[in-house]
Amino acid sequence: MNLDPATDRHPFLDGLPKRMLIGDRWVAAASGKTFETRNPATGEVLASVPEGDAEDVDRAVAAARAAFEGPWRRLKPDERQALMFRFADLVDAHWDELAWLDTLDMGAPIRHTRGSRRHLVGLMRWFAGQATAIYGQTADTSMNGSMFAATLKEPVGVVGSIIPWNGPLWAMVFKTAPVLATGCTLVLKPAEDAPLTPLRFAELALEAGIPPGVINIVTGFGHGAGAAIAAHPGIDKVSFTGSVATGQAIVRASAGNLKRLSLELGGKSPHILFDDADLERAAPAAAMGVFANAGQICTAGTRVFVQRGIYDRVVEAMAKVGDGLRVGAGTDPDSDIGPLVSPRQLDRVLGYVGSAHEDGARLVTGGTRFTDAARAAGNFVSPTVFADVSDPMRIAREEIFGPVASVMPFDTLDEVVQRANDSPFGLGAGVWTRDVGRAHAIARRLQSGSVWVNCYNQMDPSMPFGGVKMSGYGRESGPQQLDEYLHVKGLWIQHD
Ligand code: TXE
Repeated sequence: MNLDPATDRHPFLDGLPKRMLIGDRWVAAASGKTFETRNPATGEVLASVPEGDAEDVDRAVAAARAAFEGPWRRLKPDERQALMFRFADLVDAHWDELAWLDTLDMGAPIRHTRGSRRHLVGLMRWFAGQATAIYGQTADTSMNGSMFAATLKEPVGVVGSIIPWNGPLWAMVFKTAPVLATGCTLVLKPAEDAPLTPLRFAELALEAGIPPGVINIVTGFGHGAGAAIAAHPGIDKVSFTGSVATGQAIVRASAGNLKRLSLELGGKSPHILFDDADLERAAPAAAMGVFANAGQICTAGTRVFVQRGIYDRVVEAMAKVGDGLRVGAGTDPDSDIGPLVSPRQLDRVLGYVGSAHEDGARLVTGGTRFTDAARAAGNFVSPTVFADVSDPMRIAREEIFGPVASVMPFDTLDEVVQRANDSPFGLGAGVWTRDVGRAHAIARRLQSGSVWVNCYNQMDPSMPFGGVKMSGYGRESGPQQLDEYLHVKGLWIQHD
């Protein structure tokens, strides 16, 4: 499917439900308010969607509760599983359309949004498999003989999800699959910067036969619908992906009914290259670990630590990769990197570039906004490499969420472990070395939710993903994620 070259408008936009989904109805916000979502490559308005707030969240929670206690609860696990497989098949069949929506709404190149199909549809099918693999245990108690003791796993209930804009399709799959597998129901708020894919995704869920009320979508802003979800007494758990500051606000707001939480927050991930690394692979991986998705990835390996003997070569190689990337509209099939999602994000990234200059880092390449005719209306910045960065500089400590690499030399393993761990975050970490012993040793010492050795940003449905420290808690993907959506009940039956 391609854009209509005459209008440069995607045909899907016209058919899209530009209302939000509560139960089985596509509705306007109770207040009647709407907001616009724009194409970050052109500034063009793509659609107006409802600006939901607390009243709409109330309605969505009521629909989710009714489904949880009604039709959804009555389905057997294999019946839920069959619906999940049908849903996955529909998402697969409509992948191109969903990929276009992501590309238009948040800017990622169409090649990339199309390219995550195998992983994400695979994740939906993997979780469908898990729907019939939820087991409790029996326990040998000290009262053995007179007591039957067992654990039952039960869905936590109504889940609220608040998602970011940097990969709406990813987030929809990650947030819906475990909800459906465990028999929970969902009230989800898309990010205000990219609300379109979630609406179409939810429409496909209905088409697949997922009962109305199981998935509800309330579009709106963080301070309105988002805050209402975090505080709502009828929501049993919140799954959030976004910034640390918002994560902290959600923790506070959730205290009213002590909701369960899983938080996938930001990062400042170290990417460590030892001097025995295969540089042909390591240097491009380090570069793309920062530049992919224009740096708008929570696991971006933005602190690149390079052993001193290979430092200059790696700096040069990373700059070469950055300079060779085609930065353009996501709709252009040749683009490697799209725009940043919003003018706000553009200001933020350029602000960090300014701080790096002030702090005395050495700009090797990039660091500017593209202002040529084709890109001036969009939020495009060039892939940027700063060398001679020191640990206390802001660009080495704070999450930038743009294509900006800080490359720093190191000498010894102990030193790099200490510096890599000297961060409030702990999401991902990359290591390149041919020494297996060193790989094992450092992997155990790095404080992060994932460690990738001789690879970066690998994901698979069978593996957990998440953070430690201020990168959050809870895991997404992998069998561990199911437990985030299940209560364990202890059952005791005295039988003589
Ligand atoms: O995030 P927010 P923003 C980081 C990244 C980025 C920065 C700011 O560094 O530059 O955060 O991005 C909703 N109660 N990440 O401002 O505010 C909001 O509507 C409830 C890392 O976009 O966290 C949106 O749906 N919800 C990250 C979602 O939270 C609230 C992905 C994320 O927005 C709320 C995105 C509130 N009080 C940004 N305030 C990652 N981990 O991948 C806002 N929201």
